[in-house]
Amino acid sequence: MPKVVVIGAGIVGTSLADELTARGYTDVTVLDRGPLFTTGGSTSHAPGLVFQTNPSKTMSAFARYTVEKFGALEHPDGWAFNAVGGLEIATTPERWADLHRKAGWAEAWGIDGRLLTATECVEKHPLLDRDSILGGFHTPADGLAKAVRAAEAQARQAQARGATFRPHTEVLGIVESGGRVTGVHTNAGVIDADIVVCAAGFWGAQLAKQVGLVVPLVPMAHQYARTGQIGALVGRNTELSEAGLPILRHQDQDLYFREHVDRMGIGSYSHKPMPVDMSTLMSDTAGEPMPSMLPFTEEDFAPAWHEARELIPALGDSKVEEAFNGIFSFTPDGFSIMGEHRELAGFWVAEAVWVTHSAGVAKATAEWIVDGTPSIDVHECDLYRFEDVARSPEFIMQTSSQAFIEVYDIIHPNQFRAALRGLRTSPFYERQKELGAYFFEGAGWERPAWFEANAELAQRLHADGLAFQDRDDWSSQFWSPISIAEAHWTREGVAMYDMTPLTRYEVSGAGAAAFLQQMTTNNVDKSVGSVTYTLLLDETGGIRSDITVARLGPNAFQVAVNGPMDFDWFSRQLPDDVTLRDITGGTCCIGVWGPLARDMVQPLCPDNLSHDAFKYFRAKQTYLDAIPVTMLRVSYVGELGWEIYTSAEYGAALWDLLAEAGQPHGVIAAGRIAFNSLRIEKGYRLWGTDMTAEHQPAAAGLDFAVRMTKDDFVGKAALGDPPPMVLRSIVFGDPAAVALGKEPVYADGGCVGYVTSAGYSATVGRTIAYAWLPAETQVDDIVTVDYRGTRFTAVVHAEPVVDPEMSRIKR
Ligand code: FAD
Ligand code: THG
Repeated sequence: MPKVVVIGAGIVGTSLADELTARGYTDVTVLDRGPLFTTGGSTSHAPGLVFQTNPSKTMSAFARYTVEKFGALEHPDGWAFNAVGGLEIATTPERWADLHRKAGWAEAWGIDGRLLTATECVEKHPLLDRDSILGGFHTPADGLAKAVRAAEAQARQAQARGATFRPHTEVLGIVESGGRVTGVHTNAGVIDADIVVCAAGFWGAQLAKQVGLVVPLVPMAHQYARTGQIGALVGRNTELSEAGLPILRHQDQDLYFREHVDRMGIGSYSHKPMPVDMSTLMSDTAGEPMPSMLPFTEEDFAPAWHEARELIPALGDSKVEEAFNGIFSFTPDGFSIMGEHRELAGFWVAEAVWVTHSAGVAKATAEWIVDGTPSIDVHECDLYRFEDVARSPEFIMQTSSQAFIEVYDIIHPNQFRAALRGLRTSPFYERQKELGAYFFEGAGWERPAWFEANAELAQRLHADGLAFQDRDDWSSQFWSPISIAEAHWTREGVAMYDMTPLTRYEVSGAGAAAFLQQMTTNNVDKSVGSVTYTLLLDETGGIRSDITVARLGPNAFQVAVNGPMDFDWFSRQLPDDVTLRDITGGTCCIGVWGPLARDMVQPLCPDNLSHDAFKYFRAKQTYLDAIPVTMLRVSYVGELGWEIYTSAEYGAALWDLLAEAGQPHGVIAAGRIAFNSLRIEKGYRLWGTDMTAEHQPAAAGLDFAVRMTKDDFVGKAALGDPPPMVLRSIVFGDPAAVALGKEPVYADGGCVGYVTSAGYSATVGRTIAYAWLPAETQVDDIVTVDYRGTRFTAVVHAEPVVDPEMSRIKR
């Protein structure tokens, strides 16, 4: 049995010890530099509000597990979880509309919740000022975690199974040998270990740095204050229960509230981000204040205190009595950080975890360590999800500070970062700006969403009868009707798409074919010039990615993937006779697609581009005019044409060449919104959104990419059982209906599934969406989708909705 050392006895470390020992890993030692179990870390003073509902299905599942687990914990001093319920109130129309969206997430992720009128809110929470609020969202199972008690209770369970907890034991360094951890250096000497899990809270980044690992978190101060006695609370709660009113969020003012018997606790995110310089922290953990508590800065709290009294007038006769600036971790995208160090086997991290998600994160980490794969999809929290640029200290600081500012903001699903823009641009960037590109940001890249230069085309098409349905205020943000014209023109004429941000690797060497064959579900060991669409599965048969593999030589492949986690997955299993290289940055790509694509490109090319000479899903290394290119006859938008790759220095020349050659054919540059709607029409999935490691190929409708007759491949043995849920295409009835993703789907009166992605289809004049639905769902079944409180009817459609005969592509 492996020897496990867990660094940190906060809520994460203790929960992890419990989960590991429950799975038979009983040789667990948990070390903490502080005393047990009030260690001095963030857990020691967390007020413990647990609101389960989150836009992320995974984070919501983590929270649900925490509620379930803590609710069953036993501690001699009393409860570890008090399900007082959660109430989020709206004081602005925007928030009120957004609470409808939140209610949709709760429904979709299986959390009981209900929207309340202002009067009902006051019934739940009589201290609220009725006139301040428009309504609220109530979740009865939310509540308070007594974090230190929950930590201790979990530690006791772990101890009963053999775990050891050592206070006042500080890890000073990690011991390693031959690419594996072998132990930790502590102030009490070396402790041997086969597995070390860093659950050191906001200290974790420093520790990980010692072993060459970037854990992108920023310790940030956050204000928490307790008032003196509140008359209106006197007699409501016992010392034991502490609270009876729902935990409360007033997100319009960045505030939250809970009762402490007859006092009120108020947390505020309304102040400026206050990143903490770790070198200034106290090292002593024993006394008060703790190293994770900084002195209260009263001036930062003044506006919060004012707003708190507006919402809860009963606070007016009280004062702030105890307050501090507490420290906990923020990350660039708000998600936790989990996984194993790639270069140092056995070194794991479980960092930037709220109390809310702690038990869920611990369970998934324990499964990952013991079984090799977590039972739920954790890609949003994966240690290796970050692009290189996102690991720079500057990026981490700026984006984590932004995450603090936005923690309670209403975030549109297409809203993109404002800071640190322009970091990754394709060679076509200047041309795109000239065409009035509206840029979205993704993975650090500037990506045109649509081009203002196509406004005239849009007007012309509209005059000719193309429908441009008006959108509501919410869905028309980060959107333009021009995208409808761009999509239409891709189906009718020809368009150029910047595909440079599509992550691609060169996989080469004597063992390349065998390696890719082992890693993927489809047969990729085909002739030079072949292109194969295939899947990467984990050991449980879950989809880790969908990729294309182009064979450019006997031992050379170009593999186009979904992002950094694919590099990580390949790297971990890379044999010595294979070289893996990310070539995204040094190359670029233009997708030229549409019925006129061949007319436009053939005159530039010395090779025959006819349907028979250059078949669908084939690759060719050739020239366009004088420019060396690799062409793939692949089209994520489902049209005739090619992905045309070249190295970066030819990029601008390639763009100009194609733009000029396309002029007689009316070529346009088209953006991501058109691209997305076209791929949805065509039935193509987007990994991470439509399907994840939670799903096997059959469920996601991707069985066609799995060759069960092939020799062994990763995940093959786990494929089998018929899925309970399947991914289906639905088409809305009302042309004005929209969905943006994560909406609940209803049938027979109950919620049966959820939308993943959606786009307005210029081809059918309706929004088309993907949704996870029960396996027995039939074509033509009617479902209802709740879009921010509005119900839209949709019909389950056969796939793909557009061009099932493939006649548009294969011509
Ligand atoms: P910690 O509790 O900090 O535990 C890490 C442990 O590692 C510490 O005990 C530390 O002593 C130990 N350690 C560090 N370095 C070493 C070393 N080198 N050797 C040995 N031991 C080491 N979350 C919610 O869900 N709901 C809330 O309402 C909430 N409110 C909060 C309010 C405030 C004011 C603050 C500050 C945080 C709040 N949080 C809340 C966040 C929550 O407290 C933290 O995210 C959570 O407690 C982190 O738990 P942890 O186990 O990762 O870290
Ligand atoms: N282009 C390339 N690689 C990619 C993508 C891409 N890799 C990542 C991601 N996008 C993968 N997604 C898809 C999804 C569908 C298709 C291609 C990439 C596709 N599917 C054909 C179909 O289903 O009809 C496959 C047919 C077949 O297997 O023969 O084209 O955009 N280079």
